[in-house]
Amino acid sequence: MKTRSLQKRDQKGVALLISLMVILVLAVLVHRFTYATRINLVSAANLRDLFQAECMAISGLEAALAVLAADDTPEVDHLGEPWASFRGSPDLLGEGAQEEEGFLVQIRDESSKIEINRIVRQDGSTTDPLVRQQLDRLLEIFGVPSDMRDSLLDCLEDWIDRDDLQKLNGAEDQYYTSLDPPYRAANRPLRALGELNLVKGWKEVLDLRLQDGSSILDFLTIAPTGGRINVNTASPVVLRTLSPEIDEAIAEQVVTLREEAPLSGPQLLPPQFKRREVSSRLRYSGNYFSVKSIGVFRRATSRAEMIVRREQGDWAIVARRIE
Ligand SMILES: [Ca+2]
Ligand SMILES: [Ca+2]
Repeated sequence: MKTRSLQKRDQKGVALLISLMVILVLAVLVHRFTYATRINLVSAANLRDLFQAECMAISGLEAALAVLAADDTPEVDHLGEPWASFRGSPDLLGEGAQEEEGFLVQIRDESSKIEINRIVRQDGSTTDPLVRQQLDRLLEIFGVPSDMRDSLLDCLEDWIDRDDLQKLNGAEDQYYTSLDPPYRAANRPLRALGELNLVKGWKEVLDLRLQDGSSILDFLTIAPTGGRINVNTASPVVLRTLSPEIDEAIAEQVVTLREEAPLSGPQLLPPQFKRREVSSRLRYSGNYFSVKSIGVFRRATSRAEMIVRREQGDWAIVARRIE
């Protein structure tokens, strides 16, 4: 009898142990399941916010296009026009804002910058000396010494020109293929300004900053503007690159002049702008504009950019990128 009761107690103990183990395993499984579900829910919410932010960024581009379309003075484009001060919906964002969704936009006239690819003429081999001088002066404003400027511009020309003939201080495939990792010279116009990082010597100068924080890239464009500078929108730095005779004071004089009334011809400009080599490279409106848009939705952000071209009163999207 005694042995039987002991056996019974042992069986009960084993059953209890098994039950406990089953409960433990179930608890672990339930916990894992809840954890995975929670992660999935968070990822879905993040994805939704990111998608909404992307939609906001695209809305920013659309809004910018509408603002540009409303510009009814294609013969003159200046910084006092609505497109130049359009910022999107910054009042919806930032500190103390009620909403957490909106877009920040910046529209720029690409004719306010130097068209870097024009250093090599369209024949793909000869130098445009005026554009080269302009880029040389831009590098000089950034404090780059003369011999280094010469080498940077030779390398830039070699990178863009079709041939594989190395200029005196330039670099072609022979140099680039010796690098680790090796690559080849593009031998065509730059497709993005970021490509400059690949051109011998340029990576270092792109880190240079002026007192206001601007970098060399802020004054360059790859948009095929035709190489003429819009005197109504160009920064004093770009105006100074047009001629060695145009110093800081003369550039500022033009800024004051255009603030009084937008310029539509060279008549009111200082004499340094009336010399043929300068006046032939001026314009008073823009043909290509760039738009940068940042979409925000809760904590997610998304960036979008586009370049648009003015075509007989209408606008065509030339390039668009969404990150
Ligand atoms: Ca206009
Ligand atoms: Ca080349």
